[in-house]
Amino acid sequence: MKYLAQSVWMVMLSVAISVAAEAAQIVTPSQSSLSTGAEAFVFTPVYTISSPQTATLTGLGLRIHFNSSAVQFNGVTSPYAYGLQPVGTITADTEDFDADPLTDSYFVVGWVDLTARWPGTGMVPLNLLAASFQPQAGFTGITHIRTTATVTADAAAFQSTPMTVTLTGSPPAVQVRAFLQGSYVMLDGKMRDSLRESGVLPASQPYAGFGYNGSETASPALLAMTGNDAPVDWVLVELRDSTNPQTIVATHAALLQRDGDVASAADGATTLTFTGIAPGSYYLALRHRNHLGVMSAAPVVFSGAPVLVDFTAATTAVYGSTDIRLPAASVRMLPSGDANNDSKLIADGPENDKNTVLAVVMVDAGNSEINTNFQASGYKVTDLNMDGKTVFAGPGNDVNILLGNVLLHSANTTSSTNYIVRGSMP
Ligand SMILES: [Ca+2]
Ligand SMILES: [Ca+2]
Ligand SMILES: [Ca+2]
Ligand SMILES: [Ca+2]
Repeated sequence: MKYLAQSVWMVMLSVAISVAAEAAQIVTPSQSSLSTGAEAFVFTPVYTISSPQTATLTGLGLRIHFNSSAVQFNGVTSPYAYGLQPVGTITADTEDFDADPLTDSYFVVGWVDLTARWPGTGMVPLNLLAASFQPQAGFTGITHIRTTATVTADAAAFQSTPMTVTLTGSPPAVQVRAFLQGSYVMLDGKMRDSLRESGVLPASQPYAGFGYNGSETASPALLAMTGNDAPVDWVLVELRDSTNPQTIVATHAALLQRDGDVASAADGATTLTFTGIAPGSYYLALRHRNHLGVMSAAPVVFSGAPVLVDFTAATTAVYGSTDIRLPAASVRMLPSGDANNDSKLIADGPENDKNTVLAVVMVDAGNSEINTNFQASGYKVTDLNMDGKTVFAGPGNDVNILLGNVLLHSANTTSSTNYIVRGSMP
Protein backbone atom coordinates (compact mmCIF):
# COMPACT_ATOMS: atom_id res chain seq x y z
CA MET A 1 0.00 0.00 0.00
CA LYS A 2 2.67 2.43 1.08
CA TYR A 3 4.82 1.60 -1.95
CA LEU A 4 1.88 2.10 -4.32
CA ALA A 5 1.03 5.43 -2.74
CA GLN A 6 4.61 6.54 -3.04
CA SER A 7 4.76 5.62 -6.75
CA VAL A 8 1.63 7.60 -7.46
CA TRP A 9 2.81 10.79 -5.79
CA MET A 10 6.27 10.49 -7.33
CA VAL A 11 4.68 10.43 -10.79
CA MET A 12 2.44 13.35 -9.92
CA LEU A 13 5.39 15.32 -8.62
CA SER A 14 7.44 14.48 -11.69
CA VAL A 15 4.77 15.84 -14.01
CA ALA A 16 4.22 18.90 -11.87
CA ILE A 17 7.87 19.80 -11.51
CA SER A 18 8.55 19.44 -15.19
CA VAL A 19 6.25 22.39 -15.84
CA ALA A 20 7.60 24.35 -12.89
CA ALA A 21 10.03 27.20 -12.87
CA GLU A 22 13.73 27.32 -13.58
CA ALA A 23 15.23 26.90 -10.19
CA ALA A 24 17.42 24.51 -8.27
CA GLN A 25 16.04 22.83 -5.19
CA ILE A 26 18.85 22.68 -2.67
CA VAL A 27 19.17 20.45 0.38
CA THR A 28 22.00 20.93 2.84
CA PRO A 29 22.42 19.38 6.28
CA SER A 30 21.91 21.73 9.22
CA GLN A 31 25.25 20.44 10.47
CA SER A 32 27.83 19.51 7.83
CA SER A 33 29.82 17.23 10.12
CA LEU A 34 29.72 15.75 13.57
CA SER A 35 31.47 13.19 15.71
CA THR A 36 29.79 10.74 18.05
CA GLY A 37 30.56 7.64 20.07
CA ALA A 38 27.61 5.46 21.00
CA GLU A 39 25.08 8.29 21.12
CA ALA A 40 22.35 8.67 18.52
CA PHE A 41 22.56 11.72 16.26
CA VAL A 42 20.13 13.68 14.13
CA PHE A 43 20.32 14.53 10.45
CA THR A 44 18.29 17.62 9.56
CA PRO A 45 18.06 18.39 5.82
CA VAL A 46 17.46 22.08 5.23
CA TYR A 47 15.60 23.09 2.07
CA THR A 48 16.33 26.21 0.09
CA ILE A 49 15.82 27.24 -3.50
CA SER A 50 18.21 29.05 -5.80
CA SER A 51 15.73 31.54 -7.23
CA PRO A 52 13.52 33.57 -4.88
CA GLN A 53 11.14 34.21 -7.79
CA THR A 54 10.25 30.55 -7.83
CA ALA A 55 10.31 29.95 -4.12
CA THR A 56 7.14 27.91 -4.34
CA LEU A 57 6.99 24.71 -6.37
CA THR A 58 4.97 21.54 -6.43
CA GLY A 59 7.00 19.78 -3.79
CA LEU A 60 10.02 17.61 -3.34
CA GLY A 61 10.71 13.89 -3.20
CA LEU A 62 13.78 13.18 -1.14
CA ARG A 63 15.85 10.02 -0.67
CA ILE A 64 17.97 9.94 2.45
CA HIS A 65 20.90 7.57 1.98
CA PHE A 66 22.95 5.93 4.73
CA ASN A 67 25.32 3.05 5.36
CA SER A 68 23.41 0.43 7.35
CA SER A 69 26.68 -1.12 8.58
CA ALA A 70 27.59 2.17 10.21
CA VAL A 71 24.26 3.51 11.42
CA GLN A 72 20.77 2.32 12.15
CA PHE A 73 17.86 4.52 11.08
CA ASN A 74 15.72 5.23 14.14
CA GLY A 75 12.93 7.18 12.48
CA VAL A 76 11.77 10.62 11.49
CA THR A 77 10.46 13.30 13.79
CA SER A 78 9.07 16.76 13.04
CA PRO A 79 8.58 16.35 9.29
CA TYR A 80 7.34 19.52 7.60
CA ALA A 81 3.60 18.92 7.48
CA TYR A 82 2.39 20.83 4.41
CA GLY A 83 2.07 18.38 1.53
CA LEU A 84 3.73 15.58 3.47
CA GLN A 85 3.42 12.06 2.05
CA PRO A 86 3.86 8.85 4.08
CA VAL A 87 7.49 8.27 4.99
CA GLY A 88 8.80 5.31 2.99
CA THR A 89 10.35 2.18 4.37
CA ILE A 90 14.06 1.41 4.28
CA THR A 91 15.03 0.35 0.77
CA ALA A 92 18.23 -1.19 -0.56
CA ASP A 93 20.16 1.34 -2.66
CA THR A 94 20.97 -1.23 -5.34
CA GLU A 95 20.80 1.41 -8.07
CA ASP A 96 23.14 3.60 -6.04
CA PHE A 97 21.21 6.81 -6.68
CA ASP A 98 23.73 8.88 -4.71
CA ALA A 99 26.83 7.47 -6.44
CA ASP A 100 28.23 6.29 -3.12
CA PRO A 101 28.41 2.49 -2.95
CA LEU A 102 28.91 2.64 0.83
CA THR A 103 25.45 4.08 1.40
CA ASP A 104 23.57 0.84 0.88
CA SER A 105 20.14 1.96 2.10
CA TYR A 106 17.73 4.83 1.79
CA PHE A 107 14.22 5.90 2.66
CA VAL A 108 12.01 8.39 0.87
CA VAL A 109 10.18 11.39 2.24
CA GLY A 110 8.07 13.52 -0.07
CA TRP A 111 5.92 16.61 -0.14
CA VAL A 112 3.37 17.22 -2.90
CA ASP A 113 1.34 20.34 -3.64
CA LEU A 114 -0.16 20.32 -7.11
CA THR A 115 -1.14 23.98 -6.72
CA ALA A 116 2.60 24.78 -6.75
CA ARG A 117 2.65 26.70 -3.50
CA TRP A 118 5.12 24.46 -1.69
CA PRO A 119 6.64 24.97 0.78
CA GLY A 120 4.84 28.28 1.23
CA THR A 121 5.84 31.90 0.88
CA GLY A 122 8.63 32.92 3.21
CA MET A 123 9.21 29.34 4.38
CA VAL A 124 12.78 28.86 3.13
CA PRO A 125 15.23 27.97 4.51
CA LEU A 126 13.13 25.15 5.87
CA ASN A 127 14.07 22.27 8.18
CA LEU A 128 12.40 19.41 6.33
CA LEU A 129 12.59 16.86 9.12
CA ALA A 130 14.82 15.36 11.79
CA ALA A 131 16.06 11.84 11.01
CA SER A 132 17.57 10.02 13.96
CA PHE A 133 20.39 7.53 13.51
CA GLN A 134 22.06 5.22 16.00
CA PRO A 135 25.72 4.26 15.48
CA GLN A 136 26.13 0.51 14.98
CA ALA A 137 28.12 -1.11 17.77
CA GLY A 138 31.59 -1.98 16.61
CA PHE A 139 31.73 0.44 13.68
CA THR A 140 34.37 3.13 13.78
CA GLY A 141 35.33 5.56 11.04
CA ILE A 142 33.66 8.06 8.75
CA THR A 143 30.25 7.62 7.17
CA HIS A 144 27.97 9.92 5.17
CA ILE A 145 24.30 10.75 5.13
CA ARG A 146 23.40 11.86 1.61
CA THR A 147 20.26 13.08 -0.13
CA THR A 148 19.04 12.65 -3.70
CA ALA A 149 15.75 13.58 -5.34
CA THR A 150 13.33 10.88 -6.39
CA VAL A 151 12.35 12.79 -9.50
CA THR A 152 14.53 14.38 -12.16
CA ALA A 153 12.68 17.44 -13.29
CA ASP A 154 14.02 19.18 -16.35
CA ALA A 155 13.15 22.55 -14.90
CA ALA A 156 14.12 22.16 -11.27
CA ALA A 157 17.58 20.83 -10.70
CA PHE A 158 18.56 19.27 -7.42
CA GLN A 159 21.66 20.10 -5.44
CA SER A 160 22.67 18.52 -2.17
CA THR A 161 25.50 18.35 0.31
CA PRO A 162 26.17 15.30 2.46
CA MET A 163 26.67 15.21 6.19
CA THR A 164 29.96 13.68 7.29
CA VAL A 165 29.71 11.65 10.49
CA THR A 166 32.77 10.42 12.36
CA LEU A 167 31.90 7.43 14.51
CA THR A 168 34.41 7.06 17.28
CA GLY A 169 32.86 3.78 18.42
CA SER A 170 31.10 2.65 21.57
CA PRO A 171 33.06 3.38 24.72
CA PRO A 172 34.25 0.34 26.68
CA ALA A 173 31.46 -1.23 28.70
CA VAL A 174 32.11 -3.96 31.22
CA GLN A 175 30.33 -6.21 33.67
CA VAL A 176 32.61 -7.21 36.52
CA ARG A 177 32.11 -9.82 39.19
CA ALA A 178 34.21 -10.48 42.26
CA PHE A 179 34.05 -11.81 45.81
CA LEU A 180 35.92 -10.27 48.73
CA GLN A 181 37.27 -12.77 51.23
CA GLY A 182 36.64 -10.45 54.18
CA SER A 183 32.88 -10.53 53.73
CA TYR A 184 32.39 -13.81 51.88
CA VAL A 185 30.16 -16.38 53.56
CA MET A 186 30.81 -19.83 52.19
CA LEU A 187 27.48 -21.26 53.32
CA ASP A 188 25.31 -18.98 51.20
CA GLY A 189 27.85 -18.26 48.46
CA LYS A 190 27.46 -14.51 48.90
CA MET A 191 29.05 -11.69 50.80
CA ARG A 192 27.77 -10.07 53.98
CA ASP A 193 26.59 -6.46 53.75
CA SER A 194 27.53 -5.71 57.37
CA LEU A 195 28.98 -2.31 56.52
CA ARG A 196 25.68 -1.25 55.00
CA GLU A 197 23.65 -2.85 57.80
CA SER A 198 25.64 -1.09 60.50
CA GLY A 199 25.22 2.21 58.68
CA VAL A 200 28.91 2.93 58.12
CA LEU A 201 29.06 2.40 54.34
CA PRO A 202 29.72 5.90 52.96
CA ALA A 203 27.48 7.42 50.30
CA SER A 204 30.50 8.86 48.46
CA GLN A 205 33.36 6.82 47.05
CA PRO A 206 36.09 6.38 49.67
CA TYR A 207 39.20 6.13 47.50
CA ALA A 208 40.45 9.73 47.67
CA GLY A 209 43.20 8.54 50.01
CA PHE A 210 44.11 5.90 47.44
CA GLY A 211 44.77 8.41 44.67
CA TYR A 212 41.34 8.38 43.08
CA ASN A 213 39.30 11.57 43.31
CA GLY A 214 36.12 10.66 41.44
CA SER A 215 32.78 12.13 42.49
CA GLU A 216 30.74 8.91 42.51
CA THR A 217 27.93 9.01 45.04
CA ALA A 218 25.31 6.37 45.77
CA SER A 219 21.68 7.32 46.22
CA PRO A 220 19.94 6.61 49.55
CA ALA A 221 17.81 4.05 47.70
CA LEU A 222 20.88 2.08 46.57
CA LEU A 223 22.39 2.22 50.05
CA ALA A 224 19.11 0.96 51.50
CA MET A 225 18.92 -2.08 49.23
CA THR A 226 18.76 -5.48 50.87
CA GLY A 227 18.96 -8.98 49.42
CA ASN A 228 21.32 -10.24 46.75
CA ASP A 229 21.98 -6.79 45.31
CA ALA A 230 22.65 -5.06 48.63
CA PRO A 231 25.92 -3.12 48.49
CA VAL A 232 28.83 -4.74 50.30
CA ASP A 233 31.42 -2.02 49.74
CA TRP A 234 32.96 0.34 47.22
CA VAL A 235 35.50 -0.99 44.72
CA LEU A 236 37.58 0.58 41.96
CA VAL A 237 37.27 -0.71 38.40
CA GLU A 238 40.12 0.36 36.16
CA LEU A 239 40.97 0.23 32.47
CA ARG A 240 44.69 -0.02 32.03
CA ASP A 241 46.90 0.51 29.02
CA SER A 242 47.29 -2.63 26.92
CA THR A 243 51.06 -2.23 26.54
CA ASN A 244 51.85 -0.49 29.84
CA PRO A 245 49.47 -2.12 32.32
CA GLN A 246 50.73 0.00 35.21
CA THR A 247 49.14 2.99 33.44
CA ILE A 248 45.55 3.57 34.54
CA VAL A 249 43.53 4.92 31.61
CA ALA A 250 40.17 5.31 33.35
CA THR A 251 38.61 4.48 36.71
CA HIS A 252 35.10 3.98 38.04
CA ALA A 253 34.33 3.73 41.73
CA ALA A 254 31.39 1.35 41.97
CA LEU A 255 29.41 -0.71 44.45
CA LEU A 256 29.98 -4.43 44.91
CA GLN A 257 26.75 -6.33 45.46
CA ARG A 258 26.33 -9.30 47.80
CA ASP A 259 26.10 -11.68 44.84
CA GLY A 260 29.38 -10.43 43.36
CA ASP A 261 28.10 -8.03 40.70
CA VAL A 262 29.81 -4.67 40.47
CA ALA A 263 27.15 -1.99 40.05
CA SER A 264 27.16 1.65 39.06
CA ALA A 265 26.72 3.93 42.05
CA ALA A 266 24.70 6.26 39.84
CA ASP A 267 21.86 3.90 38.97
CA GLY A 268 22.66 0.40 40.20
CA ALA A 269 23.22 -0.89 36.65
CA THR A 270 25.66 -3.77 36.48
CA THR A 271 27.16 -2.52 33.22
CA LEU A 272 29.82 0.14 33.71
CA THR A 273 30.41 2.35 30.68
CA PHE A 274 33.65 4.28 30.33
CA THR A 275 32.15 7.27 28.54
CA GLY A 276 34.69 9.32 26.63
CA ILE A 277 37.18 6.45 26.32
CA ALA A 278 37.88 5.04 22.87
CA PRO A 279 36.99 1.41 22.17
CA GLY A 280 39.95 -0.92 22.02
CA SER A 281 41.99 -3.25 24.18
CA TYR A 282 42.56 -2.60 27.86
CA TYR A 283 43.51 -4.58 30.91
CA LEU A 284 40.60 -4.66 33.35
CA ALA A 285 41.52 -4.32 37.01
CA LEU A 286 39.51 -4.44 40.22
CA ARG A 287 40.82 -2.98 43.45
CA HIS A 288 39.55 -2.80 47.01
CA ARG A 289 40.63 -0.85 50.10
CA ASN A 290 42.06 -3.75 52.07
CA HIS A 291 42.10 -6.70 49.68
CA LEU A 292 44.75 -7.49 47.08
CA GLY A 293 43.61 -6.33 43.66
CA VAL A 294 43.21 -8.44 40.53
CA MET A 295 43.59 -7.72 36.84
CA SER A 296 42.76 -9.63 33.69
CA ALA A 297 45.64 -11.82 32.50
CA ALA A 298 45.50 -10.22 29.06
CA PRO A 299 43.98 -7.08 27.57
CA VAL A 300 40.22 -7.30 27.04
CA VAL A 301 38.87 -6.22 23.65
CA PHE A 302 36.04 -3.69 23.93
CA SER A 303 34.29 -3.16 20.61
CA GLY A 304 30.63 -2.65 21.39
CA ALA A 305 28.59 -4.97 23.57
CA PRO A 306 29.50 -5.08 27.28
CA VAL A 307 32.20 -7.61 28.15
CA LEU A 308 31.87 -9.78 31.25
CA VAL A 309 34.99 -10.18 33.39
CA ASP A 310 34.12 -12.61 36.17
CA PHE A 311 36.86 -12.68 38.80
CA THR A 312 34.75 -15.11 40.89
CA ALA A 313 35.27 -17.79 38.23
CA ALA A 314 38.30 -20.03 38.56
CA THR A 315 38.42 -20.15 34.76
CA THR A 316 39.02 -16.40 34.51
CA ALA A 317 42.77 -16.00 34.12
CA VAL A 318 44.29 -13.21 36.19
CA TYR A 319 47.46 -11.20 35.76
CA GLY A 320 50.67 -12.41 37.39
CA SER A 321 52.76 -15.53 37.57
CA THR A 322 50.51 -16.98 40.27
CA ASP A 323 46.78 -16.58 40.81
CA ILE A 324 46.58 -14.54 44.03
CA ARG A 325 42.88 -15.31 44.45
CA LEU A 326 41.76 -17.71 47.17
CA PRO A 327 39.46 -20.67 46.50
CA ALA A 328 36.14 -21.00 48.31
CA ALA A 329 34.67 -24.23 46.97
CA SER A 330 34.35 -23.61 43.24
CA VAL A 331 34.60 -19.80 43.33
CA ARG A 332 37.53 -17.46 43.81
CA MET A 333 37.93 -14.52 46.21
CA LEU A 334 40.26 -11.56 46.51
CA PRO A 335 42.46 -12.05 49.58
CA SER A 336 41.94 -9.70 52.53
CA GLY A 337 44.59 -8.30 54.86
CA ASP A 338 46.21 -5.28 53.20
CA ALA A 339 45.54 -2.84 56.04
CA ASN A 340 48.31 -0.43 55.02
CA ASN A 341 47.58 -0.49 51.28
CA ASP A 342 51.00 -1.48 49.97
CA SER A 343 49.75 -4.47 47.93
CA LYS A 344 51.47 -6.88 50.31
CA LEU A 345 50.10 -9.03 53.10
CA ILE A 346 52.58 -9.00 55.98
CA ALA A 347 51.74 -10.37 59.41
CA ASP A 348 55.12 -10.03 61.06
CA GLY A 349 58.21 -7.91 60.46
CA PRO A 350 58.75 -4.51 58.85
CA GLU A 351 55.75 -2.79 57.22
CA ASN A 352 53.40 -5.40 58.60
CA ASP A 353 49.63 -4.98 58.36
CA LYS A 354 49.02 -6.29 61.87
CA ASN A 355 50.49 -3.22 63.54
CA THR A 356 48.29 -0.97 61.43
CA VAL A 357 45.27 -2.75 62.89
CA LEU A 358 46.68 -2.46 66.40
CA ALA A 359 47.42 1.25 65.99
CA VAL A 360 43.86 2.03 64.92
CA VAL A 361 42.53 0.20 67.98
CA MET A 362 44.92 1.89 70.40
CA VAL A 363 44.38 5.45 69.20
CA ASP A 364 40.60 5.19 68.89
CA ALA A 365 38.96 8.03 70.79
CA GLY A 366 36.68 5.61 72.60
CA ASN A 367 39.54 3.41 73.83
CA SER A 368 40.25 5.48 76.93
CA GLU A 369 41.89 2.60 78.77
CA ILE A 370 44.02 1.68 75.76
CA ASN A 371 42.99 -1.97 75.68
CA THR A 372 44.31 -4.12 72.84
CA ASN A 373 40.96 -5.92 72.73
CA PHE A 374 38.95 -2.71 72.25
CA GLN A 375 36.55 -2.77 69.29
CA ALA A 376 36.87 0.36 67.13
CA SER A 377 33.60 0.87 65.25
CA GLY A 378 33.29 2.52 61.87
CA TYR A 379 34.27 2.34 58.21
CA LYS A 380 37.99 1.70 58.50
CA VAL A 381 40.56 0.18 56.16
CA THR A 382 41.71 -1.94 59.09
CA ASP A 383 38.33 -3.71 59.23
CA LEU A 384 39.72 -6.69 57.32
CA ASN A 385 36.69 -8.93 57.84
CA MET A 386 34.29 -6.13 56.95
CA ASP A 387 31.96 -6.35 59.95
CA GLY A 388 32.03 -2.65 60.78
CA LYS A 389 34.57 -2.94 63.63
CA THR A 390 38.35 -2.99 63.83
CA VAL A 391 39.34 -5.64 66.35
CA PHE A 392 42.93 -6.60 67.17
CA ALA A 393 42.47 -9.31 69.77
CA GLY A 394 39.68 -11.58 70.89
CA PRO A 395 36.67 -13.03 69.08
CA GLY A 396 36.02 -11.75 65.55
CA ASN A 397 39.41 -10.04 65.37
CA ASP A 398 40.73 -8.72 62.05
CA VAL A 399 44.22 -10.13 62.45
CA ASN A 400 43.38 -13.81 62.03
CA ILE A 401 42.26 -13.41 58.44
CA LEU A 402 45.60 -11.76 57.63
CA LEU A 403 47.59 -14.35 59.54
CA GLY A 404 45.72 -17.18 57.84
CA ASN A 405 46.44 -15.78 54.39
CA VAL A 406 50.15 -15.57 55.23
CA LEU A 407 50.50 -18.94 56.93
CA LEU A 408 48.38 -20.88 54.46
CA HIS A 409 49.85 -19.34 51.32
CA SER A 410 50.89 -22.12 48.95
CA ALA A 411 54.42 -20.74 48.54
CA ASN A 412 54.95 -20.36 52.30
CA THR A 413 56.18 -23.92 52.62
CA THR A 414 57.65 -23.40 56.11
CA SER A 415 54.51 -21.66 57.44
CA SER A 416 56.53 -18.63 58.54
CA THR A 417 54.63 -15.76 60.14
CA ASN A 418 56.98 -13.30 58.43
CA TYR A 419 56.30 -14.61 54.92
CA ILE A 420 55.25 -11.81 52.53
CA VAL A 421 52.29 -12.38 50.22
CA ARG A 422 52.83 -10.04 47.29
CA GLY A 423 49.99 -8.68 45.19
CA SER A 424 50.15 -9.28 41.45
CA MET A 425 49.01 -5.89 40.19
CA PRO A 426 51.62 -4.09 38.12
CA1 LIG B 1 24.51 4.56 -2.32
CA1 LIG C 1 23.40 -8.77 41.55
CA1 LIG D 1 50.09 -4.48 53.36
CA1 LIG E 1 36.33 -6.36 61.64
